[in-house]
Amino acid sequence: MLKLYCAPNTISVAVVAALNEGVHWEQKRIDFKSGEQTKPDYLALNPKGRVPVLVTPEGPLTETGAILEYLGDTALPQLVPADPLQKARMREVMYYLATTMHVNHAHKMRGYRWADQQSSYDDMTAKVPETMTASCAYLEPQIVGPYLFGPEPTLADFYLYAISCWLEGDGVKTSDFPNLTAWKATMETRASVQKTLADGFVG
Ligand SMILES: N[C@@H](CCC(=O)N[C@@H](CS)C(=O)NCC(=O)O)C(=O)O
Repeated sequence: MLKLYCAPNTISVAVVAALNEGVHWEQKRIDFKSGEQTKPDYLALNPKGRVPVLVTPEGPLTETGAILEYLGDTALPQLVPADPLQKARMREVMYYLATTMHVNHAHKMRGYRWADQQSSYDDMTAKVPETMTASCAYLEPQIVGPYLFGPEPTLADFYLYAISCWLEGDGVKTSDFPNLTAWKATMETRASVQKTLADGFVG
């Protein structure tokens, strides 16, 4: 059975919600409060010290986008558009989330990855509402509705869902983004997302 190493309120929520679309899986929650992700046992599994890790029959796999694509290629093909350009559009959003929007968010609490001075951390934290708002402004006109690309969700919807749960905490005025707000409400009608919420992965 697939096993996911995950933690609430992290990007691993994207994989949790996607797995809940119909995959038989088991979870191992990593305790960030005690820094479990930095301990030797966990580093042996993922030397990057991050979640998520999906343990496949062939071994562990890291990186949210890679894990989602693996699930799309194996258990959840319904979340991957058949058309090559549409599939590339899905990936376009996923790469953006991985390389830009998630990184924007990380500047709030994880400034020590890039700097050493408290004043630098404070500066990075202060910038987060602006950068996350800019990311929302970029995504807003691309949301076709009711899902990102139309009537059915793709892997990118699940990726964005995890990040969308950070927005208010990151100082984004979400009411300025009606498409994003309606899209999130649609995601939360799905049984997979409802299960994710009921299992305490958000909040
Ligand atoms: N590029 C990785 C980033 C994973 C990542 O940064 N996860 C965060 C939680 S959102 C984490 O595990 N942080 C633990 C830490 O920084 O100690 C991915 O997309 O999977």
